[in-house]
Amino acid sequence: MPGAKRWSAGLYSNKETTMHHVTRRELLKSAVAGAAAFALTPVGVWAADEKKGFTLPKLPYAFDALEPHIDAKTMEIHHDKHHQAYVTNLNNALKGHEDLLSKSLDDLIRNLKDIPDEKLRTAVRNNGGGDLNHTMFWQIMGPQKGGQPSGALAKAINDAFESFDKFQQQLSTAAITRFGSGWGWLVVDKGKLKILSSANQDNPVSDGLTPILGIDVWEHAYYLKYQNRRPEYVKAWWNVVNWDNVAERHNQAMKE
Ligand code: MN3
Repeated sequence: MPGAKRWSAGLYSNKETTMHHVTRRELLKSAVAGAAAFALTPVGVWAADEKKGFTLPKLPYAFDALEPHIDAKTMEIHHDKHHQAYVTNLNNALKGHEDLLSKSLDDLIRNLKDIPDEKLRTAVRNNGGGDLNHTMFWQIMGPQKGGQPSGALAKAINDAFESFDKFQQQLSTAAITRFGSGWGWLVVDKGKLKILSSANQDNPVSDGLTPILGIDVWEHAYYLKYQNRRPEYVKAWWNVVNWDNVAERHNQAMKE
């Protein structure tokens, strides 16, 4: 069997040349990675282990889980292509910047102003922002959700906006009237709830605020099903809001 021969040859040469650099953990990991990868990239396997980078989080439900409000094809392209592209471009931009790669995504976007190089800062703002925004977006939605929040979050919404209906109307308006691509947000600002919108992939954490709910109003979020009818998409989106997740974020933000 020619394949088997190549595999054992690859293993042998790696053992001989790099064994002294390899920890037990790395060895175990590479064994799991499989014979094919090992034989084809005998050196790369070891090096890859030391590289850090951001990774695309798994969608916490199936592509079609938010039907009929958000269609499966939109979810698939949105997650697998658009969100993946932000992650890939962020990693490409951060190549060689070990200090930035070692930060959390939240930290990176919260402290954007600390990146002195303008070109790099813009790349992180757009692509890191895209990664952070979408990571939250998948979590604050879910199948068989919608309705209204309860408990402390419901009270905070009533205190800030008089009623849930008024809150819903204000956030819808902010999302619908955001010119071009961007997001509508519910944020915590020094213990108080506020509604705002941002352009592109800008995230309110860069302004010292804590977003607890965000709606993506880029056309890629709705165009396949709703075409130019953004208000219709925004109306339908309320049916997939995962208020338990938003309440957790609110609770966390109130402790900070
Ligand atoms: Mn998007």
